[in-house]
Amino acid sequence: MSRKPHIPVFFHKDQLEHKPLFEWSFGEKIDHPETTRRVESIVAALSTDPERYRFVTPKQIPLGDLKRVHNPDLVELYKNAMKLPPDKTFYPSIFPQRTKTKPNPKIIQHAGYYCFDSGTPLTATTWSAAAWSAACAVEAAKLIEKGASRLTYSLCRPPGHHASERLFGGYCYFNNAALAAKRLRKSGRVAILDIDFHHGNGTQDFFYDDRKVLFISIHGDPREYYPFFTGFSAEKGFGDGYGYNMNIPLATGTEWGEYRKVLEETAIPRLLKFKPSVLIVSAGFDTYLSDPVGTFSLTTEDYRAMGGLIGALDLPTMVVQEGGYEETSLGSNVKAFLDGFTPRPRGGRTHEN
Ligand code: SP5
Ligand code: ZN
Repeated sequence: MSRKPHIPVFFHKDQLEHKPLFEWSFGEKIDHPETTRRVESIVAALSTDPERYRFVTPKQIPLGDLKRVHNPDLVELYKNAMKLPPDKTFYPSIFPQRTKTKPNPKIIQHAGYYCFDSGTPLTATTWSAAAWSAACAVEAAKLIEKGASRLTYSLCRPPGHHASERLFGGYCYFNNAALAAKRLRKSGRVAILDIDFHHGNGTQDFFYDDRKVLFISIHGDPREYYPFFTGFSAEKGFGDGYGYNMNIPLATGTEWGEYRKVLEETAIPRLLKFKPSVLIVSAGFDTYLSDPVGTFSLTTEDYRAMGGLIGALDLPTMVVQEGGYEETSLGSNVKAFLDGFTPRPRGGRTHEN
């Protein structure tokens, strides 16, 4: 029997035009980890199996759709940054308190009003790359919504999970997973599982009081790691959304044994109880053992196993790329994770179309 498996991979080449060269990390100027080589690594790995991974160029998101999810001024700020000289990496220097200010997104020096860290610069190409990155997630959501796919992969870059309605940071400008979730929640119950090494503070913020969107994040302990202020297990949601936010901080050096245990015994049971109609995985691979930013110890084979555990939930699933900075293995890790969703089947349903 001929199988026609294909997993749509959303990507637009203009996402490669965003090239943040450096970041400030507690006063130190360091090479920026969120490089275009990350994308090249993923594209190369998925291209080795063209039967299974089919690259798709997304359609643009209408500006109004972006502005319904993010603050319109944030969107305007990125558009205004297109006027920066091509070689300029702009960092805000002034971070006003939120009261008694009149921010103007047309004034680039006001960028600090919309920003919460010094790792996330604006350049002339930020808008285009970030808007295409968001489009990769929204187009996948449309396919999932239509029931046209049971598994999609959005090669989102720049990443998204640290961006909130009005703030950029953590290398993130638009919250790609949140844009998808906002769309999908209109017709169903959405679970977001965030497996990036860092707490998905932006996504948490979007849905903190929303019981139709369950957010679960497994990440490095915020007492030690970025974003430091959020990601504690006591953050359980607010108002109607109380009980619909779950944070699972783990210790430095966490290996698959411990990670699998929290997935199987804590995250997945909560997810199943929620009875989602769709699942969004915010997939960061900075949990890899030699990642230069994260400090967990997962291996390529562990990602395959994780894909297997998540795939076994048998939910329509969109995988959205977040972090992952070890460029040599990033592609293999992404591919192992996605391959893991569909172990060579002996009949029965799979996530392939
Ligand atoms: C999407 C995502 O993964 N964003 C992560 C943002 C983390 N920014 C803080 C990085 C601090 C870098 N410190 C390097 C330590 C080298 N040992
Ligand atoms: Zn991360």
